[in-house]
This record gives sequence, structure tokens and C-alpha cells, in this order.
Amino acid sequence: MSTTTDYTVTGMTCEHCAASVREEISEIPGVTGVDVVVESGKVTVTSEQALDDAAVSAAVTEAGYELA
Ligand SMILES: [Cu+2]
Repeated sequence: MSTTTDYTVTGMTCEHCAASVREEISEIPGVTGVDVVVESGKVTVTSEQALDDAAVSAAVTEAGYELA
């Protein structure tokens, strides 16, 4: 059973930004998929179990952006 959660990330301007966010979030244990839409800042994360929002927030910060 997998879980899908939507987040909004601010500050992304191009595909490189999206790649950074995707890479950092992908490193969170249990994450199986990350979909990033630069224009809207929408990030859809698929994971094996519900994620700790703090872990997602930390990953986004690590990439250089902020969760809305
Ligand atoms: Cu960029």
C-alpha cells in the first residue's frame, strides 16, 4: 500500500530546481516517487508509508527551497 502526499514548494524557477528537490526528497527512506511541477510548485510524493512532514521539509530546505 502506498501513500501520495502533495506539497507546495516555493522558489523553484526551472528544471534544475525541480531536479534538486526531486533528488533530495527521493533520499527519504520509503519514498518511491517524486513528481515536481515547477510552474505551480506542486510536489507530489509517493511513499510506502505516511511521511514525516519534517523530513520532507528538511529535504526541501537541503535542496535550497522552502515548503509553502
Ligand atoms: Cu532552477
